Amino acid sequence: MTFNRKQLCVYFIAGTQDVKQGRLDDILKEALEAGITMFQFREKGASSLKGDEKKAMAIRLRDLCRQYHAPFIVNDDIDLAIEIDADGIHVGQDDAKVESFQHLLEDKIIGLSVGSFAEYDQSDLTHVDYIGVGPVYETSSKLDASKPGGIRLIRRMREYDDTIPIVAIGGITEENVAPIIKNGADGIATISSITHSKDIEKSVKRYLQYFK
Ligand code: TZP
Ligand code: MG
Repeated sequence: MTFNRKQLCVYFIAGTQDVKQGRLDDILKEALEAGITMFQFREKGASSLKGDEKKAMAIRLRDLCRQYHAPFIVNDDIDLAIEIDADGIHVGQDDAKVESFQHLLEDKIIGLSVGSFAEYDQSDLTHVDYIGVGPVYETSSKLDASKPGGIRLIRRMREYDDTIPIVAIGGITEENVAPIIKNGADGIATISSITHSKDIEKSVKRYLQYFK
């Protein structure tokens, strides 16, 4: 699947560890039905699925995304992304370097987390399709998250690189999304505002309104 920055608009990220009620499959289906533009399977932490269970879940979620023509991205696990023919991979600064695996994932979407100018400067962005910038606000979905950079982080990153597709992440809700987009992000990535939503359809549709 070829990358288009519009796919970043409402980027849902989740793993089984983010789901306290219901099933991840059902939550993703509702989110896709409501119009999320991309999905990342981020299975992390002590309670997360491993091995064959993780793969089986990934295949189910991939198939759901295919039904709705939404890109299915795997977080960090390059072997899994290749094995199940995911649409792309997302890596952090401490994961495998993009240069080391990009030849294995040609024509796939590659995302990289960039939390500061120092991280931007040390990253080779030649094969990177988009950067995930954050945390913008406080988050409880990532244990080792660094200090929130606020809107200023987004604005300054956009000034620093005026063309790279940027998806903002961290503590984003329907209430604080407007200034993020106004300051140059192409989209928002969110975990808890969808996995914990009482009305996923409404949450996703409210996000989508900002991109009309
Ligand atoms: N990277 C930076 S913040 C974050 C990740 C994966 C967690 C975002 O989760 P939430 O619930 O949308 O704050
Ligand atoms: Mg990582």
